[in-house]
Amino acid sequence: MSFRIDLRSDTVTRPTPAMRKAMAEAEVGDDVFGEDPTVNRLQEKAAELMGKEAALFVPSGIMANQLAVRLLTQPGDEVIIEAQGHIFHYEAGAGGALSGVQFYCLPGRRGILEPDQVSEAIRTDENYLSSTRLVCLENTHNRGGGTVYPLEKIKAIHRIAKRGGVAMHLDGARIFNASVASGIPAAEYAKPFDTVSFCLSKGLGAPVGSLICTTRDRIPKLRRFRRMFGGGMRQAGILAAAGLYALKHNIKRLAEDHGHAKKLATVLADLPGIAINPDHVETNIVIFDISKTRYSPAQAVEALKKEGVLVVPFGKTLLRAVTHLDVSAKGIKKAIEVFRKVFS
Ligand code: TLP
Repeated sequence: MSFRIDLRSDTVTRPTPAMRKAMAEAEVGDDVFGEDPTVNRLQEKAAELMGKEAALFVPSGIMANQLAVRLLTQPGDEVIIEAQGHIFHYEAGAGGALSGVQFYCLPGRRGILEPDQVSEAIRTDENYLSSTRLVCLENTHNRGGGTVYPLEKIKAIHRIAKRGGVAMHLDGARIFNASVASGIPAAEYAKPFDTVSFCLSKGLGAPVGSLICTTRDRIPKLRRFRRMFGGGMRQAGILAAAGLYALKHNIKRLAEDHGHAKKLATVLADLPGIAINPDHVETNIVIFDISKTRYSPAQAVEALKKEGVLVVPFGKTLLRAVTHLDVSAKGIKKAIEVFRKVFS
């Protein structure tokens, strides 16, 4: 069989036989009635890992984020976010469409905001100004290049938000990548936030699902909004079983993905025309500039694809490669040879 490695995203992982077995054997019930025991177990586990009182299982990371926006704002409110943040950039305008909010986008450094920027952006409640009600941060930051949010900055932003009566949501789609890379428990990162979402279907290797974690009293409202958004699932225990399996077996191993990403970045940095600082590759996302090569991003994607390596264009001059559970040490070695061949 010819060589093929999929580095387009960590969303492409497929459930292993052991995970499928756990799914096949899952005890299920109707989760809209709150009666799926496996979903209930997953929600308890997620809440525990995030140090929150409760959690709700939802179909996607976008739904988890948008439920948080709906929960913590009213139409007309303003949400502060880094300009490359997923909630603003990649969610098909959902904040405006589903919650009637507007975004105030601040430019970050590799996705990270300075507390002073947030402080300056919070608007006071004058009746002629829009009202800042929510700050959304992303950890790790996807378009920033898998950047780990420094905890001290999160805490400083939280102090500012609290003073202004502004809520905080964490898009923690890849919070366990941040935790494994920094050694800081996910619950420490989650502490300052009113709501935290995380994905099972990225580096953790489950096929579907995300969780939103918060206080117990907010869950009934979240369940109502989840229904409104069409996200109430029935015998979802089959999916939750994959999630429980992922949380048990696939967190620690994220370090391997980080190692592979660093290795790839280090080689790319030495290839002619490619710009990347390997020191900036903190987790499993490798974003690199190819503007000084002979390729446009679309051409480079094609040239790599012909050799069996799949990546995505990530802007006018950038490509993104993401390492994950289905990328072996042998696979990344082979992929590196392909990058060398295509770009030398
Ligand atoms: N990210 C996807 C694309 O949408 C870009 C990817 O391939 O990286 N938050 C963050 C930080 C994400 O990176 C993503 C997915 C989501 C939320 C949304 O998760 P899903 O796809 O489950 O809705």
